Amino acid sequence: MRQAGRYLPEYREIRTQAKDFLDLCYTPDRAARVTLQPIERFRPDAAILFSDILVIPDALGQQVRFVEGRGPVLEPISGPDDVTTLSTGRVLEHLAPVFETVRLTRAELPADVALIGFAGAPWTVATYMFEGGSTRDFNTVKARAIGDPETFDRLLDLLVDSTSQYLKAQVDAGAQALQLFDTWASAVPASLFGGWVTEPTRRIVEIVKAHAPDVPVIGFARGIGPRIPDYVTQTGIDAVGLDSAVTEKEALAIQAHVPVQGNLDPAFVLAGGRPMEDEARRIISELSHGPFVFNLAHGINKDTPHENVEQLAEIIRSGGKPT
Ligand code: 1CP
Repeated sequence: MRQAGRYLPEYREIRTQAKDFLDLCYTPDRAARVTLQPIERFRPDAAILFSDILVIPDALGQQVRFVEGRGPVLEPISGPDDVTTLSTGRVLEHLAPVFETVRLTRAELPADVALIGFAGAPWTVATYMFEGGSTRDFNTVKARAIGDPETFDRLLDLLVDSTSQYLKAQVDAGAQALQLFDTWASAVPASLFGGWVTEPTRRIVEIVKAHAPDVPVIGFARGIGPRIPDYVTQTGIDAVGLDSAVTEKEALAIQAHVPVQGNLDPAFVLAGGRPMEDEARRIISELSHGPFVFNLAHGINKDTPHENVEQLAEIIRSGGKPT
């Protein structure tokens, strides 16, 4: 999940030097420094590339901005013509600074710290492209996708193509594992889940695996609960990220098939203290008998005291045992 960000004073410092958020993503020396900041402070076992899932719409030619205090703002797709103007032809050229960030970061990281590359899964990226930004109800994207499935399928095809190119190039630049974020998967009706979530993800996994068979792909489809086992088998992902609604029983059943990653709710890290300690220890004792990567269940909250993250890192390093 997000390791970098506004909860770190050194991130806020570098952020003020950049013109805007996308400028930070596209300035390799700064983006590499931001990627390394949490590694230097907390010494986790892996770093996640600093970029964003919305660089793909930007690379396809849609207008994307990040507005202070408001989040992402895109020129929304309003019909078939808007999809026609998008092009996958210059994706790699446009995203070259991200690949340079991967190279710089890999060169700086200690050999035993893995570098995770990532992208948004097609459905989640499409929500921003149709809604023009964040949404609570997903009504616009869902109604348009249902009303004009040909156009929506064309967009999903563009996203599968561009995202696969993007991930393969991250591997070529030095990423050692990849994560696909389907943050808004829970908004998809069950009858459309295969077409909007599983199948586009499966195609990306297939293309990336043909290029880099040994690079593990982690899937994270947030909020899908009982559909996780099908999501795992039907997409071909190697490991799965769990959100904090997943129970111990569900997690253990999934872990019998693939490694799991998760699932401390970021609110425990925001609160800190004994409740955070107890919850982290509970998760470790329940899940560390099988293949397991301790992680947060979602991105870290910007008001989180970094002292809490430091304390959490200590608990994990000590194997979750009481000190
Ligand atoms: O300046 C800032 O601090 C802006 C906050 C921020 C950050 C730190 C945004 C804006 N993006 C990022 C980086 C980011 N985003 C990373 C890099 C790793 C790291 O920071 O350590 C990653 C993996 C993401 C992924 C991402 N971006 C997701 C999927 C994961 C998740 O959190 O669910 C999503 C949905 C986004 C979109 C996005 N980026 C930023 C905002 C405000 C949003 C919108 C979120 C929403 O709609 O609720």
